[in-house]
Amino acid sequence: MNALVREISSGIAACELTHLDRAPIDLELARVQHEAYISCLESLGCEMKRVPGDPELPDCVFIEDTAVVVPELAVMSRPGAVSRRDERSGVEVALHALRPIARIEAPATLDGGDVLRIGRRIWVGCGARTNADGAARLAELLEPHGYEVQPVAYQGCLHFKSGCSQAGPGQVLLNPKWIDPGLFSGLKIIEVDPQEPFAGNVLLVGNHLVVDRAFERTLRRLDAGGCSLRIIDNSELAKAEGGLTCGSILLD
Ligand code: CIR
Repeated sequence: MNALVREISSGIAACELTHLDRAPIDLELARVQHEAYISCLESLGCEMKRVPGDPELPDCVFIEDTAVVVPELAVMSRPGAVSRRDERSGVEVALHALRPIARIEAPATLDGGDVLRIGRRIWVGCGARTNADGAARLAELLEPHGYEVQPVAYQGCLHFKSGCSQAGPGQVLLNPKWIDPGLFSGLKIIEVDPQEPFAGNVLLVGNHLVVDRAFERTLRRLDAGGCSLRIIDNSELAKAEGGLTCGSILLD
């Protein structure tokens, strides 16, 4: 499996923030933690492709938001935050060699963080960053390839996947205050611990689940559910509202 990652911008202090107050980010520590994340993916069998960072693009490390990639196609997104639109070109250069490219165009907006894919089922959270046009355009591009694309509503968090993510084959981790468990018919649901609302974003790589050590109560639930956990530290990028899926694009 290939995985795309992007260096942390030296300008990350100016990142977009929606639900959190601005707190100082230790850039050096953030880079150490990001390297540990990359090493973790490597140890799980990913071949890493690194996109250079850019001081002018504060949020560029959150590469997930710039594209939705399926085996058949890479769909370049159109981020809802205007400050993030220029992130796409560097990522497109890297994806060009790996997939045919399609695009989300104005007036549609779509952030990759709002798109959850499990097998041939795709949920697109419509909210502050992704609009109904964005979800419709993604459906138009992916349904011919056999995907079922469902636009859904959510509330309370930045991206749809800030509140839910795949936690194993046929298994979803979610915060029921933000995400309706009824969306996931036929799948097993694990709820985050109520004291850890931000714990719903984990990264499934093969049979392993990359998780954030900050959410120890939820980690106990995942452990009890039989997940094989790889625990890392995400304290610095969490201050920029970044979770674990945001830092990479996995190409299976
Ligand atoms: C933003 O607000 O766009 C960034 N500061 C954080 C993006 C995190 N990405 C994600 O949840 N997929």
